Amino acid sequence: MIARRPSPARAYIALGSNIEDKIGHLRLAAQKIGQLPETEIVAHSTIWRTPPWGKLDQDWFANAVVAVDTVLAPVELLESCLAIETEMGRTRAERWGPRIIDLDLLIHGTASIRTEKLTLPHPAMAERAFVLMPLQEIAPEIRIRGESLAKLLENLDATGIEKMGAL
Ligand code: A4P
Ligand code: MG
Repeated sequence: MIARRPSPARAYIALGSNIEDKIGHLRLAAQKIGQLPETEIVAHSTIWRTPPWGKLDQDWFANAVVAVDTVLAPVELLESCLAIETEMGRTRAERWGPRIIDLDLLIHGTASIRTEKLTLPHPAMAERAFVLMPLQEIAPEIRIRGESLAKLLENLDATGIEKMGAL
């Protein structure tokens, strides 16, 4: 019998960095995501310069979002992203604190998951302009829990968020 390959799901990953060569970190992480097994980057946003959110006394962030088609299951994709973070030297010190690279899985196909290890869609994405603005560039049609990105962005503070250049 011929084993049937699972059909790919469209997933969205948010990238963030606020230490040293921020743009270099985003580019390297995107390259590594594109090299994951049976995973192809199908779209990417530009890089955005964003003021720190949550914990304000830290440097500005570079943020971007990539869209991938992948046969990796949600947990496999999350674990692959965490492995890339570790490979790139990320250590976990402080919640919301400075980081070389942060990879958050925003959406994976139609998956709706709530476990300790993984929540999908990402629980905080709807409150973060630094995630929704790059996401809107590549997937303006997406709705999060029924709401359009444009509508969600109407209620968010986008002060100081600006485009920086190509990923
Ligand atoms: N986890 C559960 N669901 C997910 C998901 N959908 N994607 C778990 C990714 N991870 C998910 O994450 C902790 C655990 O969350 C993971 O081990 C995974 O099993 P973490 O990355 O180790 O912790 P963290 O990033 O320090 O905490 P947290 O709450 O994820 O931080 P955030 O929310 O990512 O915030 N300001 C600007 N302007 N730009 C930023 O990018 N980022 C942060 C970090 C704060 N302020 C920022 C930015
Ligand atoms: Mg994270």
